[in-house]
Amino acid sequence: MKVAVVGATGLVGTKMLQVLAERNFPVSELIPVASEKSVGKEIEFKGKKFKVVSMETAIAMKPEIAIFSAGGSTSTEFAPKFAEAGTTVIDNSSAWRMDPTKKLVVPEVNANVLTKEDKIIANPNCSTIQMVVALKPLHDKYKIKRVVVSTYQSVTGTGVKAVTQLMEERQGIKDGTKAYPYEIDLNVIPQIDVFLENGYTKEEMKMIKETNKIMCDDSIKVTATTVRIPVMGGHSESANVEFATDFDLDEVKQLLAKAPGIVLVDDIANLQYPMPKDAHDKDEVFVGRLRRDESQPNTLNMWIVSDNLRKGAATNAVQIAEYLLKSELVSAGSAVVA
Ligand code: 11C
Repeated sequence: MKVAVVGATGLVGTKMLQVLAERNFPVSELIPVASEKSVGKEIEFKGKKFKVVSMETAIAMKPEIAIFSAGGSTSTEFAPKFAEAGTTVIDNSSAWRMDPTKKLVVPEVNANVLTKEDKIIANPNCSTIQMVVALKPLHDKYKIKRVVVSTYQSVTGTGVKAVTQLMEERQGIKDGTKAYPYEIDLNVIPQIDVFLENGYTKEEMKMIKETNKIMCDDSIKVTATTVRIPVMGGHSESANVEFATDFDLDEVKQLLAKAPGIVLVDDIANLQYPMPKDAHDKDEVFVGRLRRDESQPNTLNMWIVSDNLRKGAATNAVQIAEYLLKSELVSAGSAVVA
């Protein structure tokens, strides 16, 4: 496969390259794409050096797959151009997620919706991905009525600037880099992305709308509060999940333990529960603190942790590419004949 990585020099783009290499995705030729100022720079992939090229050059090279992580406006402009050239685009921005003509995919949940005709495939928001992976096996068994989720999100979700802000504050640097309107070290900011007219943030609305689309079920009610915390390893979520039918807690544990992409870490006697420092650089979604909500029937409390740059972005995108390949929805040379 000829694979283009658009936004190859960013935090997520770098992770995409790392995950493609680690998972041994069959890349015959890597095409790193970045902004004009990075064109000509070299990027190392599996011990070889590849020159960063411009968007136009990459489109003309007709890669079979292009993984985009370069922001919404770049995706809006360039994903259709790659698609017209026959390339299948997997896009990590929010540009196409809620477009009814585009699929929004988490392979463990809904890879079956993909067809050969899907030329732009949307990769969901990180906090949504880890939640739906954990919800899916339970929804299949007990049918979810409502989810109340609160998040504890890593600064890596914002990007390099936010990581720099946290580190500078930690070193006592005053008036340094500012990615947030407030200090993040020794603080908690109950705002992720911009506020919308309904008083929710864009991140909160992503968790609500994307969940319904990925789970293919608009009857699931979701409400979210998304919060930034001074952590780097991954996002954590507290989810209160109400089902249509009652459940058995041991069965819940068994369902989660055998579900794809989930690691159950739930042994309170030995103080074992998921934490971002343990999820860091791992591909799985870690679930624990499972307990019955004693305040109302058929309701479960759970704690969900995952590395937002891996399963929340790069790993999920590469897993979509793997599925396309395995299911023969994309094959070597498919862009050239388009
Ligand atoms: C955050 N979830 O943690 C965001 C980052 O729609 O892909 C990812 C934004 C997105 O800040």
